[in-house]
Amino acid sequence: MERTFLMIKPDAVQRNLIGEVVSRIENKGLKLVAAKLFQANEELAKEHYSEHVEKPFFNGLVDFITSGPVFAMVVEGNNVVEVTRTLVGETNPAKAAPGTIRGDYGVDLGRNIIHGSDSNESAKREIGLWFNDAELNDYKLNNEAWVY
Ligand code: FUP
Repeated sequence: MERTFLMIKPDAVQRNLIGEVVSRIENKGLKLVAAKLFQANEELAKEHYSEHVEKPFFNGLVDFITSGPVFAMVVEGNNVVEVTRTLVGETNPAKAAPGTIRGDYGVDLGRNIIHGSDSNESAKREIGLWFNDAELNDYKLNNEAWVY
């Protein structure tokens, strides 16, 4: 089973959308392995988005991500990186398809509701940044056999 890192961003937390977004993940048949409402500091936000350090939007992005708590999650399932990228929708909510999380809840590129790792490699890196091993729950869901 693969794992990925998902983070409901401060805009969606402030808009009381945590439940809506988590419901979509659960309804899809994916398993939550870890979750926490968490205020990231500047160091963590910069590390998380380090691939964008040279971009003009980097400082604004770090300010946004540290502006309030995020809801960080580790989610497990077959092919979960691809499945969740599809569920999340494309980066710009204005272009994201209706039916996706960003397409249904967002309007603005800088306020795009949720982050999802874009590869298994980034998933591993990001899970390690945001969670320690003791926070990751190994358990079986009763309905797993009906999803796969
Ligand atoms: P994604 O993998 O879909 O989260 O998108 P990126 O890694 O390309 O971008 C990370 C975040 O930077 C996006 F969620 C929004 C923000 N961003 C901007 O604010 N402006 C841009 O031009 C591009 C991205």
